[in-house]
Amino acid sequence: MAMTVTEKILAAHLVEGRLEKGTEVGIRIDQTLTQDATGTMAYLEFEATGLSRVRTELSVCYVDHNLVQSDFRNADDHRFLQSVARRYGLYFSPPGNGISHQIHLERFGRPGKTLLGSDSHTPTGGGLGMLAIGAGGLDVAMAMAGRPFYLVMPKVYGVRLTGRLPAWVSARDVLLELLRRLSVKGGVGYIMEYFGPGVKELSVTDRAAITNFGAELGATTSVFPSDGNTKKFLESQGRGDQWVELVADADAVYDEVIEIDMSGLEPLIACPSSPDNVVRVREVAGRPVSQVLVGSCSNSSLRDLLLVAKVLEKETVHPDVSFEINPGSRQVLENLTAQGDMLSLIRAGARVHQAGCLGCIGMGQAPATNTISLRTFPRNFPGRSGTKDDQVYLCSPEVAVASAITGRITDPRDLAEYPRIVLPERYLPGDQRIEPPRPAGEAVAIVRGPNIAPFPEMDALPETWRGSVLLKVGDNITTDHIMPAGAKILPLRSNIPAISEYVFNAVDPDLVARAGKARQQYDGGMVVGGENYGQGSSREHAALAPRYLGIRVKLVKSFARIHKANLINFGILPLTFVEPADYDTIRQGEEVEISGLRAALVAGAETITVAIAGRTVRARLEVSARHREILLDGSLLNWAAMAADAGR
Ligand code: MIC
Ligand code: SF4
Repeated sequence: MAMTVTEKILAAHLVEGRLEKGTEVGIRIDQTLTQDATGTMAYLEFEATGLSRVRTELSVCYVDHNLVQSDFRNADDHRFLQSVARRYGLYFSPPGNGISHQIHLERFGRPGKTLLGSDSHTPTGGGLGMLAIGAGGLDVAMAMAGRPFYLVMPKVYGVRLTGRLPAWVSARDVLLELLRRLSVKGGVGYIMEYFGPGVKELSVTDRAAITNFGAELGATTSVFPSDGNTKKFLESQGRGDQWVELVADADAVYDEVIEIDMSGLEPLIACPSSPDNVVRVREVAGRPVSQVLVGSCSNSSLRDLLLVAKVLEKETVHPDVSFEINPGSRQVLENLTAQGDMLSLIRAGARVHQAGCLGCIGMGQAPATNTISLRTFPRNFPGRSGTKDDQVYLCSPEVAVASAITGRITDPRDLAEYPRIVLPERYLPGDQRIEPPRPAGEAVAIVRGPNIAPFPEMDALPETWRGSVLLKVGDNITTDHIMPAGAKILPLRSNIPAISEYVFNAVDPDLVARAGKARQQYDGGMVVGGENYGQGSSREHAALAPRYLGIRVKLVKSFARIHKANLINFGILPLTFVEPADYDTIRQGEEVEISGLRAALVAGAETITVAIAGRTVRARLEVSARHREILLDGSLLNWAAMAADAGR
């Protein structure tokens, strides 16, 4: 049978189920990655398995998010993570080394392999022809323990690329165009697979910019074939021996196909405050900007920073603009410096930061009030920058640098000449700070600071659950709304009782108090939502912290994939409306009762009756048999412990 790249990788890794769309499959995971903000919890969960070493081919523990050390907490977590990596046989990448996705692409990713990462932008690895999927920390902990990763077999969305990118238009615009056409929920339930004659026009880092940003389509992941360009990239990284060819069969069938003629693209920009709010740069050109940030895991490869440096060789940054560079990795920094291009950036007035996520997750770099911030980042969800009512636009490095020069949103085609970019035949590896795994059996003590709180206990599902509607929200609620990030809250990621105080903080600061009351009066609370609920990041804290507050049911129009999986992992019932119109009838504060719950789950019921203030609302429970067991036991960890006791 003719196969897509997606099907080839899935078939080679299938350990449970059959490759039938819509059914649950279990796949073997070759590699894992974690970053610090999700990693502390993932390793506490891994510790709970009692294993002495990871069971993957390769696992890497990166520190890239919580870099601002305004007190002991982040620094303590960094040391905890280093000791965990040493103890359990992982590679460790310390703070300042760069963003997990960029480094993984450079030093570890391999075509044809599977990668599971506790970060939603893990699909960056798809640029190398690997199946790289983002997941909650607990799923990654299970993969490190050698267990399969389960997912509903996605459909494959073929993106046929033709033509080649014109000057001043780059890979970023390809994905902005897809977001414009498909929206932030257009990829839900799909893996985006790129094919067609245009693929060969894109380098691996261009492809990675696309697969990375593809997370914003809501897709399970995105993947490119592994071809001659992939070989060239791996050779430039001194890893040519790791190349394998992997292309779709000529008559492979895609569930959907969309075509993009790259020659016809022009510079695009996502306006505040959603990545799919895309218009042509020309339509918003002239608006004054106060801040321009180039970097993040989306656009901080050597190619992107070289482009910016070359444009700035004979230019300076506008006096009203704070122009900042967040390099993707130490490798990028080293090569840029060795080629002499760092000087152009510094002379032109750029603020060059250490390699890491920084302002992309509100770890500093908050923009000034009522001003426009232009970023090459993947997300501009409201308030994520750290400034209330922010106006964050997402664009390519080309648009960013042009606007930094003029002080206004600028179509880069209005600049004089498109610079020539030459990438090294052989990169300086920049990996001298990456610690390889320690030999098995070496005694390593885990360093645990006072910020690390024990993992909360979770009770099994009751037969009858009573609660109240704590909150009703609309469509496209992000995990940034549910569990905000930023420099103040991120240091609490390893302390669930403390971080749970901030659940839905910017949406409704009284929610936590109401949840407390609902716990006294009933069993807890329910949240009601619209379409694509829980889009965005993989942070399991957006499930774990609400669960800690007693939120046991979420009833929405539809869920984003990773968040739904996280809800199940922490025993929160993910229900969807059978009749979406029922959404309109529900009011905050109403009483909820679900009876016969355990029996319904055991019987495999797909419809659950929810009594809300005496009315009956029918809800769908679309989960696998394994999920039902997890929900009944109260959490994946409870389920795994019971499975171990039962010798399963
Ligand atoms: C993000 O870009 O939203 C993050 C911060 O990288 C998250 C992970 C987290 O919340 O720690 C993600 O993308 O999964
Ligand atoms: Fe870091 Fe931003 Fe990438 Fe998330 S999207 S991994 S915060 S750079």
